[in-house]
Amino acid sequence: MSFELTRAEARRYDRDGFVVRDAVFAPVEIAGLRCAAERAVALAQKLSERGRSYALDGRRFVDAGHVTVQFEHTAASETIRVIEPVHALDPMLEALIDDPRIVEPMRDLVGSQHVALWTDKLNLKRPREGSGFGWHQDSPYWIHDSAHVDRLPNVLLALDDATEANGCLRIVRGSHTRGCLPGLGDDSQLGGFFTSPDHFDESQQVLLEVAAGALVFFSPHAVHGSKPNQSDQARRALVLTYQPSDHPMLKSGITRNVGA
Ligand SMILES: O=C(O)CCC(=O)C(=O)O
Repeated sequence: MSFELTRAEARRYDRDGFVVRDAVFAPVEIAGLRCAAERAVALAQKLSERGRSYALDGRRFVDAGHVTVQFEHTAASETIRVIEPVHALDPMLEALIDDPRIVEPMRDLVGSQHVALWTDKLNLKRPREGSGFGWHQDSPYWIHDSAHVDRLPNVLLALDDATEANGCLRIVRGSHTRGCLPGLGDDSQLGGFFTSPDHFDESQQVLLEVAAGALVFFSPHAVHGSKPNQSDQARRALVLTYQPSDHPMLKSGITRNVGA
């Protein structure tokens, strides 16, 4: 069975900056991956006790080895929001990197038969607590560490049903066509990474209300973000990013070729 992108999917990705595939992972696989994600959270909690803690714009981050753990934004919160990279914290997450359902479309999007992992994240959005992500592109975060920032496509795997209420991913259709866009001109530490609203059309946003098991492939230049989780349902997701083979990963500097 082939999982390569169809021509119609490739055209949609080129036009919109993203493409969705529903029901790629079966419910039983998603149940296993949710358990793997929670094991990774427990491990990250332990690692972060011994890590280097710092704040950016009042938000707490901890670096533990190559892993960065972000905490929720309310004062002294112990709730983890994002773990990056996460794959080394559980064998099931490590195995996902080589899954053909992810890798075959990625070969098309990277434009190379041989691909490697660039980075991967677990975004947690706990019920009533999970914060949103301001409008941003990923490319400005990566431009100083990668010589091929146009070839770093993302794929989000939904671990829970994603709805407007629990803060589904939103992508601005067609916002990926003009490379890195200017950031906010405020004097915050992270403001430069949030895309200036003068440079994209927010009315073109698409709410990706996908069921658990869906994949959303999106461009590193696509402006995207999400609202806080205001529901009683979790909205967990894994986001993996690929690149041409034989290049090191973002944080560890180790090369993780697919199939290696
Ligand atoms: O998980 C989300 O809602 C947004 C994720 C995101 O923007 C990112 O990981 O860059």
